[in-house]
Amino acid sequence: MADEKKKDDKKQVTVDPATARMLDIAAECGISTMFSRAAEMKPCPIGGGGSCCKNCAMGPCRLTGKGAEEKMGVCGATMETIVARNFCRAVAVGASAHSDHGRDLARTLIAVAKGEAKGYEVKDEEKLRRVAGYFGIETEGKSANDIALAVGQASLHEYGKQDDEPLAYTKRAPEPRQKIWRNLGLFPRGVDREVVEMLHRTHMGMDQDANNLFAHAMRVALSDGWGGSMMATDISDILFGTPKAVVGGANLGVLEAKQVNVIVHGHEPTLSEMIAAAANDPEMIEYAKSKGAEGINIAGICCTANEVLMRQGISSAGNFLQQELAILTGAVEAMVVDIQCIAQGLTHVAQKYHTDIVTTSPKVKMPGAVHIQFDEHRAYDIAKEILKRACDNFPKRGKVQIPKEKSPLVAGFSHEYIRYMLGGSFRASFQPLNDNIINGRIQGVAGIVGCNNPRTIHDNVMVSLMKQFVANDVLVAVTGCTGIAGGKHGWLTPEAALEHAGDGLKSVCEAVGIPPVLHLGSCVDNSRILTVLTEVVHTGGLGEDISDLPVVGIAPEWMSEKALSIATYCVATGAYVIMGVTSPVEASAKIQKIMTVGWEELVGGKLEFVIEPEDIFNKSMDHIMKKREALGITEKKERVLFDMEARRKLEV
Ligand code: SF4
Ligand code: MSK
Repeated sequence: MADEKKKDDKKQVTVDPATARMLDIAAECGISTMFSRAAEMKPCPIGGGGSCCKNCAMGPCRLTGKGAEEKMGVCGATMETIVARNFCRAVAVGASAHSDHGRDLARTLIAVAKGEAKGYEVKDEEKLRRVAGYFGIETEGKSANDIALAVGQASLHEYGKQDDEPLAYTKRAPEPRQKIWRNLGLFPRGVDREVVEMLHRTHMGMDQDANNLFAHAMRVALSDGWGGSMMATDISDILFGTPKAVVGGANLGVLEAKQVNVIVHGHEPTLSEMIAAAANDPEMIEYAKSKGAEGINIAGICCTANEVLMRQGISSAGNFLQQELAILTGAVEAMVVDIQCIAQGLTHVAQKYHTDIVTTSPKVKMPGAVHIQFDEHRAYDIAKEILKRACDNFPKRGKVQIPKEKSPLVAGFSHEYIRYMLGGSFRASFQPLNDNIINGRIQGVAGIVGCNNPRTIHDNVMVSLMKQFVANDVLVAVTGCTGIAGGKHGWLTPEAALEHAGDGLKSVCEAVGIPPVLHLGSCVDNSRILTVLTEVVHTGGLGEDISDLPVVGIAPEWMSEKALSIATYCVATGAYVIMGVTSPVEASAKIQKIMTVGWEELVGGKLEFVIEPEDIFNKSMDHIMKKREALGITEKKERVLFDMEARRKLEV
């Protein structure tokens, strides 16, 4: 159980009242959660700071104590090498996760094109044709399915290619950025090749030069951001529709007491889209009624939630740390999981309730879960089988305790929709955004992305940063679990701009009718941020490259290795990235210097791990102002600062 101090003061654990309520229930029932286990288990400071190497059986070697930076592992590996290798391996794992997700979507696109995936179709043909253009595929006179087949095959080819040709999508970056990659040899080649090479380079007795390792980490990460993730986003849009503004809700209050609740959790839209469709099938609704329910309610957790929220307006039951808590409501008949961020603790909670945890990917099986394998060739039938199982569980419900909290939100801000929203159908353009950054109504853009982590107060830093940026005329873009946090705390509504934005940002949001915090999608959809930044550069007036823009990327509550890959590809693309909570390179001051001073000189972006929330905000604003100054668009503005009292008043 959580330690006494934390148990008594929920504000030290979460700023979300629904989460606090469910943690009380967990404590009453004696059920452990990620929160309580984190409180019980101190993180290992040696591994946490990156100074433990277990890459061979002469170790594990832990460089600790006085003079640790000068010590060596048994093989002679220095602190610098060990810390860099650990970081690079994490980047490879993160990149492989996003990219493998993209690969499965490419395979689905091929199955759809061949007419083998009943129930799926090309939903956005315009985007399909545009994407075909990136691969140099001729579209004139071809059917959508023929183009889809060629795009699917070209995407798969990006994974396995063995020549030294850069990934096709890297051509979408601004030319000066491509020049940097060309000159430094950073162009990513085949996605799988880059990941495999990183595993090879970090084998015992391989690459021992931190700068050389990091150069490859950038290549690996770029193969994610400008490769696997970007392909995942594009193919999802082609198959399920490119997001446009959509209304939804967020938090555990979206669960329905009188309906069969099915939560889709993980990252893929493929099965969840089918589950959402099948839930409206009259046959399924009748089946639910035959079990005593009024209908079937689908809700999401984590990034599967973001996928179905962005396209269908299906509400999100919560972010990463709320997955176990959703089951504790007693109102979830089935939680259907696909890939990534699925806590093994789920089955431990579920065994105390009537909830089925249903695994669906051959890559993810869990002891205690039911496995119903997804197969795109019979996806609708599988969706119905899962829903029937959930309906069968409805009569087995015990006590139901659904928190009341749910907030309305507007999501669906794909880069295509942002262009449309700024300029309308005929003059879709990023020009109004650039103009308003140049005239100072918008000071800059902050991308706040990523996970929750029970090592910090749940949702707290994300939400407090949103407040401070918005009040200081900084437009905020969110993805992943930060997007859900923004939704839960009321920041994804146009009203939030009217009530809390600085005068400049407020006037823009009011004119365009947008929230001050724009939800761009799931964690693979950070690729949308790369596209937006590229479009801003191409629109003109704000420099020649992404590194010139007054923008900052922040993962304030990160926990996943994917976050390190995202951070690294954003840096290699020219952005300043700040990560909160903890530093995986804490053990080496030399490595920290490379990631800041060294990387900024090399690629114009830098990575810093900053633990104090106030420092994250101040460093971000300083960076935005420095970039504005360099662009010659500085207009001195008093910074709006918040003490705790002021922050509390701002709560929406
Ligand atoms: Fe120790 Fe070197 Fe083996 Fe790492 S690779 S465990 S530092 S001997
Ligand atoms: S789900 S990677 S906890 S954002 Fe994408 Fe959330 Fe982080 Fe998983």
